[in-house]
Amino acid sequence: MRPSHQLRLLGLLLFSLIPSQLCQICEVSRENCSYLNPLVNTMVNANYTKGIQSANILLTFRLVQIQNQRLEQQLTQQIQEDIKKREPEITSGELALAILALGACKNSSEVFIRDAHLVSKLGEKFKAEIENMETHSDNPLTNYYQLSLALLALCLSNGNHSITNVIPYFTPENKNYYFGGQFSVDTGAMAVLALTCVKRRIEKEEIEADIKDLNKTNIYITSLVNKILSAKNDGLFGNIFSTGESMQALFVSSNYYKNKRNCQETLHTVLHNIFQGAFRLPIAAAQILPALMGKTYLDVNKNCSCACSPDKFNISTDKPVPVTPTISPSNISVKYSVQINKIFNSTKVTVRKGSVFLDVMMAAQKQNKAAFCFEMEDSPWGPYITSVQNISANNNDRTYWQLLSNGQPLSQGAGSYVVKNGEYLEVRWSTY
Ligand code: CBY
Repeated sequence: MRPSHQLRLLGLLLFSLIPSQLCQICEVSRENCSYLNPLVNTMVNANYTKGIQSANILLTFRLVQIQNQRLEQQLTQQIQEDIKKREPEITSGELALAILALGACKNSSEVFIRDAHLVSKLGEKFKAEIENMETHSDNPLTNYYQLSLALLALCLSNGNHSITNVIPYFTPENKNYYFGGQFSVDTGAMAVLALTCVKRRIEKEEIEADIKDLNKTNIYITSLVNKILSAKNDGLFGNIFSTGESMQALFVSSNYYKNKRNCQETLHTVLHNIFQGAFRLPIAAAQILPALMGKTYLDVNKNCSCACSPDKFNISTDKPVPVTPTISPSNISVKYSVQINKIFNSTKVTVRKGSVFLDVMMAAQKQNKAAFCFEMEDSPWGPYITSVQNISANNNDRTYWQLLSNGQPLSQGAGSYVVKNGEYLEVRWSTY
């Protein structure tokens, strides 16, 4: 072989090795990339009108390098406009996601982040969360998922904020990791990502800290990882919607996926769920896709291409599959009740087959406004029920309206859960 050919071959070999070294140990293999098409298409074809709520989507687009200039531009512009318009009321987690998304993969939005002082504003929002905890029995303004996102964004933005002061708040014993006594896997996973970023920066001596801070961070990470691992069920962690971020947490801070069998088990269950349409919401697709492509939120400042490079996707511009299945002409009946402590208001409701929980609530409200009136807010996961019978959820009291079916809490929101004939649906005034 001529030396020039040898050199070219060596170059090719190195090229094919380097990307895989930069990726994580568990990712969808090249031949299975097409299984990810539904996720990519859901994200590309969604109707984005909600400004900052789309930050999670833009972050994923950039992280997994799906190049769609039109969409990136549209999302970037909306997020920036929304920040300018709604800045005071934007929550810590929303601003954190916006900073991660706008700043990901070194692009022109960095100027906006700097000129609009987004990182120091996030520092202020974080401070306000902690202050609220001090005055409201350890309850933050939002929740620990958002506090973790904020810590992650502050850490990745290389700010010299006194990040180490906040480490003690992330002790796994803190009640804010638990909802109704149950460990919130989503929250734990986000905290592991944030604490791992902090740990790495302490180790690189990029932030001032003493050995005690480092030890504490390590202990918290290990304990949170163990809690995530204890929530394992059929290769998933928590439920299907918390698995993507749990995978990311396990990638950066454990050897769990070094065992190929563990990786196969998770991927098998997740791909099966994709096939069954579990990720019809763009936010659900955005939260699982990075992990399936071997990426984590800690990679926002890196550049790595993995097995499923974007050109392997078959991006179609067909209309997205609607979140609500096609309503059929036949009717079904369900029992619906509103429970406040020991008082129940129940009724029988008839809706079209294929209706979601929210349709039942609306039908009940139409029947009897006094007993079943309710209000909701938009969230990236669809409508969030804020009040029923004029009683409102309140973060300072840890109160909310829980959705249940046949006595079991639902793992989908009111706008997504499709009801079945004969089911007993409930909204229950609860504390978390
Ligand atoms: N995002 C957030 O701030 C949300 C963080 C989150 C941990 C989130 C899940 C995880 C995620 N990946 O985004 C979260 N839910 C929280 C914090 C909460 C609490 C919100 C109040 C607060 N303190 O901020 C609370 C009240 C405990 C809660 N979730 C309630 C509910 C129920 C909503 C009912 C209603 N009133 O409308 C519900 C439906 C559970 C129930 N049975 O009542 C619920 N959550 C669900 C199902 C979910 C999942 C959604 C899955 C889906 N397909 O729709 C979830 C992904 C999520 C969103 N909640 Co909460 C968890 C899961 O199942 N893995 C940051 C911000 C910037 O966007």
